[in-house]
Amino acid sequence: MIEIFNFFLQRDRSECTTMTITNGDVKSETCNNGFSVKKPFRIFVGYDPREDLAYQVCRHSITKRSSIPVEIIPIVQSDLRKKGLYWRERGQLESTEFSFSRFLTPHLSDYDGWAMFVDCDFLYLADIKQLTDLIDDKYAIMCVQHDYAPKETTKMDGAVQTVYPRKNWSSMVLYNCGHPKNKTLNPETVNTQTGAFLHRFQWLEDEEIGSIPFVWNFLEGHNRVVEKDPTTQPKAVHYTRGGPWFDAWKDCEFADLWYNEMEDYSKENKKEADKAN
Ligand SMILES: [Mn+2]
Repeated sequence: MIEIFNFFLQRDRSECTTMTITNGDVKSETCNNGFSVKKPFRIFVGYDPREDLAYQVCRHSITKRSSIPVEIIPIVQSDLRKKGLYWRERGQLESTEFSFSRFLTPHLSDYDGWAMFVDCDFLYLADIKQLTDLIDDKYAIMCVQHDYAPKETTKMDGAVQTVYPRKNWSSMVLYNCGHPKNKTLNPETVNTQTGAFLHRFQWLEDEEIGSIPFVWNFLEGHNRVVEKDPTTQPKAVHYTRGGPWFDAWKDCEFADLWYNEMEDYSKENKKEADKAN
């Protein structure tokens, strides 16, 4: 099965310079042989080779439910290194390959318009349009402002869990890429600044950070659904401790939803492959 996923990854890569995947009829500018139509909403997803399936399922969960055109762009560290946009050495506290590269989102969007970054360990259960409807141009970024101290000392496949203020805020961020303050996030800053500076958004004042309801970054194992309260129903589950694609987390909360999505993705993928043959 993994080979099929890789096949699609390769195919996407060769067709588009930025390896973009769009849904619906609207094509992205990079993939459309030169002429441009309405710009889709850009979503950068953190990519880690150890979690390829998580990325595929996350991407599928977004595009399947989206009523607006979206462009999904994986943030692949090796590609960024080749392009000279990423050169920092990997630190011991980095649990994924996109720990720091995520902050290149405004740069990769040419400091123009709004774009989203999200970890690959998310499962979307709602239309992304509902999220973009919350966008307010007065903010430089918007995110779920968790008040959170994890109990675990390790995460995923044994990587060390660290505790710091604004923990998990950077895992899903709407970036106002054209906001002057976000010019700070140039490749030089992203490659040299500390984890604290970047993950705690220290290039911004508190009032420049907009708030999004927690259900858009619903932390598995931490946030709770309150019975008969629809405002607590997750719109995006974040398997922050590790998701069902890891053996140790195959029975975690909301695992069934992830398996359903994976099956749906596999079926869709097979249909596409059959069509191609
Ligand atoms: Mn995560």
